[in-house]
Amino acid sequence: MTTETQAQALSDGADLLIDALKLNGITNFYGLPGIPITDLTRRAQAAGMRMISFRHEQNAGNAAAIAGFLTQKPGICLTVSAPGFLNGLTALANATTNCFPMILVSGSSEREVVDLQQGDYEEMDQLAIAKPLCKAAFRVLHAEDIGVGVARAIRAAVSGRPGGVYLDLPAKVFAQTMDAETGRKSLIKVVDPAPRQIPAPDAVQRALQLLAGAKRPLIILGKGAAYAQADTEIRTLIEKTKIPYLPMSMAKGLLPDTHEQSAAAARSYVLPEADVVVMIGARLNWLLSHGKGKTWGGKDAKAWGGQKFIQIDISPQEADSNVPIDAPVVGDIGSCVSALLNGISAAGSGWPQPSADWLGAIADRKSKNIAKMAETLAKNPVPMNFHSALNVVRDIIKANPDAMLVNEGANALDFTRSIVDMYKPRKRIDVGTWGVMGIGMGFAVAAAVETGLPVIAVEGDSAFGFSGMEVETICRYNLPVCIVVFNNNGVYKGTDVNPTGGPDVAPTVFVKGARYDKLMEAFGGVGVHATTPAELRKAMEEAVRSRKPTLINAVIDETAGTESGRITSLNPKSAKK
Ligand code: ADP
Ligand code: TZD
Repeated sequence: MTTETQAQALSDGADLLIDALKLNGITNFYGLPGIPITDLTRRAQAAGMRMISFRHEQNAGNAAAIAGFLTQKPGICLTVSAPGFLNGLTALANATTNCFPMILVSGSSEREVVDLQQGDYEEMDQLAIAKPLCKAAFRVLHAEDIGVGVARAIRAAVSGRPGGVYLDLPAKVFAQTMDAETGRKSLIKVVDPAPRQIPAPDAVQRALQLLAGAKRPLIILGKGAAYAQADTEIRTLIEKTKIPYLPMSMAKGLLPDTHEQSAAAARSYVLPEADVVVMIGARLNWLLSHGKGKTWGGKDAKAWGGQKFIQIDISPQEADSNVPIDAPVVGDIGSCVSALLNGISAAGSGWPQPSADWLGAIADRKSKNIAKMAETLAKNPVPMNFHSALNVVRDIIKANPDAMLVNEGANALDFTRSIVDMYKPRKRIDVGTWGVMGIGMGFAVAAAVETGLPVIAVEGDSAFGFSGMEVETICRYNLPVCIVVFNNNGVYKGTDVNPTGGPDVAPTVFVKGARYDKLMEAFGGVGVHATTPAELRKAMEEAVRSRKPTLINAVIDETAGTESGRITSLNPKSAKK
């Protein structure tokens, strides 16, 4: 046999990994090259996969995670050993926390050396470190097991409650060879990776009974509902029952925020007043005050408000995590909502509507709050504040409802969530369950790559700094991303002073008057310095039209923010001043 025919007849670990992923419809890698994966990244590209190279693994990991959320296929993050792996871990843990399916594939050093702690290049027991931070962790030691490893990783990431998975590939596996035909046969095309989970009929009956007795029902939609892609079923349930609903941040747009049944502008009224609450793909965690306390009409911070809960969730362990759940409905959202709809349709005109008093009271509160907000938005202060700037963003999204909106910061997050209406499902992606900073540019890159749609990233100046170097990545791949940095000179705001009068500025303060737009210009993108709503509007319109990488440095009044935005109460309070 000549060397050439020999090479044709053999597959190595890198071939097998690429083929295993392609066989399962996965065509994008988000990663950063280096030993032992550099050649793999080249070969993936040569094999027709899209290899998006980042400047830091955390951003690649965040990109993979949100790709998973948007597509229901695990996003793949590829990192080098030890430090690269560790850089990817924050994203892996964040994906698991948020129920985003992703697989962190990391090269690692040789097992024998790691286990004897003999000091290999980038030595680390990565599998052990990853385990507590993800849903499942696997290691493949032989090329012939790559097919099984990839299949197990895919199933673990997307079945049941989705999450992060770690796949450890020691360097030598990439170079191991096997007969190409045997290799091909070792790969697995995963059949039905996220099987539907049909709710038990008695659980559905229990929920229907509780709902039928409600006078002041409320539906809460969470990002699990957005992920599930059961948009039609959810909308039908809401419109058929006339029940008011509240979208959690990433569920905004599942129905248009302008929908007459949205109770978002009456949130502080509906939570304590509702008698039966239907949770659809949302958890009663801190974002919903754990289902108790004053937010829910409880007499003190720990007290239950008296609401009854129906909770639709794929995880059988979620119910009762914070308050008693009277009617858990365990299954995938599409199947659960369809089952509820069947019961409601069977009741025909006998199905009770929410009381007119309830709907009237919500409509009243809504119109008052919306009018108040319109007044605030109409003001045109100099310098701009969050409201006058977001009034522009709100118009741009209204005119471009297909655009993806990425959002992080504290005030920049809270105000955007409440001011900028979303019109379509899965268009808003943000800091999620942890309120983590640093998702911005990773999410923006993956949103552009996975959807091809224009992306608008509204970023606090501090938030942007966590992933800001990826503007080079955005320029390199020429992605239609428009970053708007709300520059108020610091974390939360820019007005703190050092009480000692010493030369260091206060811990929350940045360089005043910084020009983030220049950063984008450094890599050939468009930089704009905007000090008025008119300048901001013009620059955003142009960015969306041209699809050119753009960064707008939007100058915001440095006194405008509050510490930690809406969650300032979570700062520990000391009696000491
Ligand atoms: P939010 O932050 O928007 O309130 P969470 O992340 O707290 O949302 O909750 C999402 C919930 O959705 C999780 O409990 C998760 O188990 C659930 N979930 C995710 N995908 C599905 C699905 N396809 N079917 C049912 N439940 C799902
Ligand atoms: N580090 C990480 C990884 N996540 C965090 N959430 C924080 C630190 C703490 N933090 C917040 O919760 S918001 C925020 C930090 C540092 C930045 C707020 O400043 P900003 O936004 O400039 O991004 P605003 O609009 O000025 O409030």
